[in-house]
Amino acid sequence: MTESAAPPIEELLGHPVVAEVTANVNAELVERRSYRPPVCKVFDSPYTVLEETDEYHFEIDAEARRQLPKIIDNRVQKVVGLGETDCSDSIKERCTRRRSIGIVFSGGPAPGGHNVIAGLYDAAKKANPENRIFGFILGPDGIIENDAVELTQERVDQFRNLGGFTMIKTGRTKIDTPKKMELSRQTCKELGLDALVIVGGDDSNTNAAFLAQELYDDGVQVIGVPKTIDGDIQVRDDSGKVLCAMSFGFHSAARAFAADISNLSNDCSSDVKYWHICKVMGRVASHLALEVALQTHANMTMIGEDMANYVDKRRLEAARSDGTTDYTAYGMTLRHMSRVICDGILRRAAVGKNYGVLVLPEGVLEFINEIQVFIIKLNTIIADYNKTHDTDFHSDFLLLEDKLEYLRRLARRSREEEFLSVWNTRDDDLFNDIPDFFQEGLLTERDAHGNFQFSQVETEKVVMGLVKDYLDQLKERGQYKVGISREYYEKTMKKGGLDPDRFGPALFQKFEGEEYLLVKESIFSLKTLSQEMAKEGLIEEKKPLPEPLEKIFKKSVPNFKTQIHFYGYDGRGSDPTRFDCIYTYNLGHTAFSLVANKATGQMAAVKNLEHDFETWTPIGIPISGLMRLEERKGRLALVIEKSVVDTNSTSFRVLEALREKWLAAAPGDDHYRRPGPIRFSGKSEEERPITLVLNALEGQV
Ligand code: FBP
Repeated sequence: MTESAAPPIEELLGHPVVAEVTANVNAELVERRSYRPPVCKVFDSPYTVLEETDEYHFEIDAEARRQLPKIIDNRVQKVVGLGETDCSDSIKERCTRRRSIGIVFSGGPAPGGHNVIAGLYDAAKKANPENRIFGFILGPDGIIENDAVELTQERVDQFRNLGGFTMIKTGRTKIDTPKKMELSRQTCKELGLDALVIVGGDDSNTNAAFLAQELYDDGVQVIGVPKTIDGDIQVRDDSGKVLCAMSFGFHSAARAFAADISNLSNDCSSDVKYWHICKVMGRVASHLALEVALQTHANMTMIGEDMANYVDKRRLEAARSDGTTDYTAYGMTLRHMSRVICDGILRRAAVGKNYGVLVLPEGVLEFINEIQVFIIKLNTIIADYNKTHDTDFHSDFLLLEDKLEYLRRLARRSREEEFLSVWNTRDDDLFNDIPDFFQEGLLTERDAHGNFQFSQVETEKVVMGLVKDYLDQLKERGQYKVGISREYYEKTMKKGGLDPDRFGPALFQKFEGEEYLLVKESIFSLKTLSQEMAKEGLIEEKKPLPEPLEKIFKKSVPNFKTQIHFYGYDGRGSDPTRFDCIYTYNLGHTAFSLVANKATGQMAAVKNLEHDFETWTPIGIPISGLMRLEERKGRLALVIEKSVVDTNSTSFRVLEALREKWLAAAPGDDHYRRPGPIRFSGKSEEERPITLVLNALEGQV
């Protein structure tokens, strides 16, 4: 098109087609925003009350009793609906009294957060149109600094069923000092808040319990909401009864990751040249990796919790025969893990599949013996340093080299002064053997809650570095080969005028009856190929190799190529699945019912998530009952215990049983599953996480 023929840009932008296709609002967005998730039956009632139940029991930690006396005797509460006629005036007054409620997001985003707000807002406005909801900006900092906005219908409607925490943003600050507590109290007073709803992970719900204790006498109720894509908030009572099967956001994130990873399976099984290495978020827990495996049938999925249970039986036996016990046989080492991965790669290559998909949880290294030891030791050293010097290790030693020098000094002291130190020369030597980037990762500052920041560690680089090294060794030894299909071999040989049956036994490890043929270990170069063929009298010495032989040999030489992917932030920002839309909208309603009925120190939850929607039951769970003492930043702290993958669960056992099938180290097709994208309407999206569906079978099969 010539310049003179082009319409003026204003005219172009004003064209209805251009305006439509470049608008921020598209049909999908309109549909999402207009969707109204169904609510549990109780919320159709004009009023709700709470029914306390003794059906569930939690072992109370003595320290929790000491630190949280005002909320320690909370019990599980069931939200019950009441009609106009069966409701007393005092209940009516309690439910409809004018209230101001603050809500805050805490920690990483998780799909569905906006619907918690929408649920709370709708329930509050239905109870009393004069109720006010304030959103704190940028997480707990918004509470400390009194940075809040009153949420309007328009603002809430703009974000219904949409991903992200964009409406009010989020942050990771912990309200953990008397000063921050005091400022938070002041904010609640200034805004005239009756209640505060904290939407966060295990640490933020822990923080909610402490705030509930602290603000109890001020009459400010605090309610937690279980958010995190990691899926590590799952609540069972002491007898194993499930109260909260999953935190919100998990399903959407897993589905988002799975959709992408499934696309990678299509890619690698098409151009058959890459192993796609997919690290998925989830901190120390491997729930997301497990769900992604069930969704996609990736060829290999490492589950950290499974590795912790690993026992090297050969080592144990060898020691037993000497009359000793080899304690190092328990748990997996980094080296061993890389061997397990190599084994899968080798076996697939042997049937011509030098490609595949490997899923690695981001926190997998936490379960590896030597890394676990480093993490614990470094936590202790840093905490001791901070305590002794009343300062911050990471600010005092900004550069990696400075940190390493401090560790070196510790090791030297332990040797020269012969005192028992957490860090000795052996630790220092081992630590110096690992690559810089990994040292840096292990020395990364803990987050505000004392968590190791797994997302900052290049786990995949560490693991794949070892895998590559070992594969190189195996290649040199002639043990890593790409299997040649018999059909291809015969066709190629015949086309070149050679008798496949004459050459086969000399060329391959096993020739008879095999569908895939593996070139002999002793043949690892064109030179060794010539030598072997000449030795068997199949070609004349020093004569050029026949072309078909050379072609087949070259095809058998593996080239291990990887593409690395990190799935995390994308899934956290994904739009919620229908499951998460409905779940979170009901969590918002539950939070309001808890507030309206004077609860505090409770976590809003929905029981029976693993079953049909008709059975979903909104409840309040006593947060204090979930708390245990755990090491954080080298010190014991009272926190909600993270739930990790239970290797006895049905979901894990199913994965375990299907691992071999999904590795597909046999001739024939792979067994990839195509979960498809998150579709808001239509039938393609399953109702709930597969992990939940499988775990719900517990006790039934
Ligand atoms: P939450 O525990 O706050 O829900 O965050 C989960 C998570 O996405 C982890 O999976 C991940 O390790 C971490 O956040 C990353 O944190 P950051 O946003 O600070 O990089």
